[in-house]
Amino acid sequence: MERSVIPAFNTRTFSAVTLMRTYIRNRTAGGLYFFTVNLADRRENALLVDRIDNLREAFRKTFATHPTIMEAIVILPDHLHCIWQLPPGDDGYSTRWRLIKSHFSRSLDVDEHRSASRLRKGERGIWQRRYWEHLVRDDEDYARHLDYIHYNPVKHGLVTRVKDWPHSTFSRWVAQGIYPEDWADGGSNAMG
Ligand code: NI
Repeated sequence: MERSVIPAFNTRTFSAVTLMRTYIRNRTAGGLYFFTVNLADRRENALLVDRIDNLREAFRKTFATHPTIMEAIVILPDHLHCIWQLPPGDDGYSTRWRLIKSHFSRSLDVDEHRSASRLRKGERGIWQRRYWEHLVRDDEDYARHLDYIHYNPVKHGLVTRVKDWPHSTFSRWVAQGIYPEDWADGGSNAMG
């Protein structure tokens, strides 16, 4: 889990902050939150991408009853990072995560291919109970976390170019003109 270090991009690779200022101001009526949520077993576990349709359905079901704007998300094999915007006056993210985890876990219960180790542990063993949550403070904080999310597959060594990871909102933000398609290509040196 990468809870403390948000890498800073140099001016060559960083593009989002200036472009997004006006855009963000128009959209922050409710609270913006960044989350990191992990599977319990992170060794050679690719459950989240193997069962990404189950995960999408778990989000869909939850947000149908608990309105939430998914500003950005990246799904990695064994964890995910995302930014939500909640309706004004609504800070009920813990209920939402409980529902998402539960919907996902139960969708696997009826799956005949469930692994032996998960069978032993039962559904509650699938997710880490704790998760990291952070209230986004301002535009710059938002932009940093947005970059963190979209760069994450490169950071974890899953791909070498941000655009090559299919399980994130990067392409959506490219389509909106916030990132260039080749954003942060070759940026790993700058980030240490
Ligand atoms: Ni990560």
